[in-house]
Amino acid sequence: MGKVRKIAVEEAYSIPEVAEQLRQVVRGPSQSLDKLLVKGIYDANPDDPGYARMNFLDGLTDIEGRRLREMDELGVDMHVLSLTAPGVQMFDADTATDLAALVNDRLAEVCQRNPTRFAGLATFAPQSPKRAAKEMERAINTLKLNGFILNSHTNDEYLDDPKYWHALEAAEALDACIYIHPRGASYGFKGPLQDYGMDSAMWGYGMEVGTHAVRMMTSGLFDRFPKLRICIGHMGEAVHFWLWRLTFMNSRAQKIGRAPKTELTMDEYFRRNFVITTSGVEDPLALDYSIRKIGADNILWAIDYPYQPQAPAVAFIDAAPLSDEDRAKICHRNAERVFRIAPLPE
Ligand code: 1WB
Ligand code: MN
Repeated sequence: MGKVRKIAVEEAYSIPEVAEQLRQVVRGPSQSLDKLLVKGIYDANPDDPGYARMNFLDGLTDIEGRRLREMDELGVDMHVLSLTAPGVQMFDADTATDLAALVNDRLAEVCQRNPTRFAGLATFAPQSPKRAAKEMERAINTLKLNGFILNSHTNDEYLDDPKYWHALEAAEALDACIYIHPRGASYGFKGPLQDYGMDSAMWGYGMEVGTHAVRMMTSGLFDRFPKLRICIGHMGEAVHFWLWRLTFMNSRAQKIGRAPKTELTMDEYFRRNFVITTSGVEDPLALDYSIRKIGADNILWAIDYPYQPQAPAVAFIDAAPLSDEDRAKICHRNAERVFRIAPLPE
């Protein structure tokens, strides 16, 4: 088999205007768990050892320079770009709505200049769900972006809250997938995650998004939005590892009236409404389990640039013992289908 097209689907970027607003949030009164990490990236103070500087900002803002050269060197054909966590979700509704439009315009320009190298997931401001729905429509129909990015909770609320249904209706009607990316856990969930570096990618991020996904399934949301498609990264945030127990215990909770009745089982919702990506998890055993549990049609390759280096993520997928068919699905075909990226001519 010749060289397999590689589309990486959880690749972060930012723009200076968003970086500046995040700097303001970090200096303000917010009690969000995100501050620990966001301060280190956008407002590090070398004299404060608790907030060691993390130099990710250059990687986030440089798209067509160093990133693209590295992609060339490593044979990474495409990055599906998304505004990095926490997106616009820590800002007030007006600022968030305006910035989402700006971010999407910039993203569309990058994609139009490099149509085979970059695709993009549009940002929206859940703080204002009706305006979000309009921006979502513009992002897909006018800007031709490829789906949506959402950084888990907004002001400590999750997508099962009916206030977000405008946005979910829009996503479903547009047949566009929402990638739920982590951010710091919500206020009531943050307690034991504040120490030992557990707030972010090491542990808290997965707990936050896994919980978000389970809320969506157990609330019965997918009976209302049966065609809604959700993508979660970091090898499914381990949700599919729990599927058997989730399904068993949810059916018990339904019987005693602790959980809403649902048309399908938790197992069935996960298989119908979710796809997962390999972002940031270069573990062949976890990939093998995922393929056997939910099928190669539901797994997409991703790097998690710039938070993870590109070369090891490429080496990981190149070394994975996959059939040609599964490799093609995981490296590009599923991404083409889920994010509506034009396949290359044969
Ligand atoms: C890290 C990872 C930081 C992610 C992030 O900041 C995001 C990290 C927004 O590894 O420190 C991520 O997207 O997984
Ligand atoms: Mn990421």
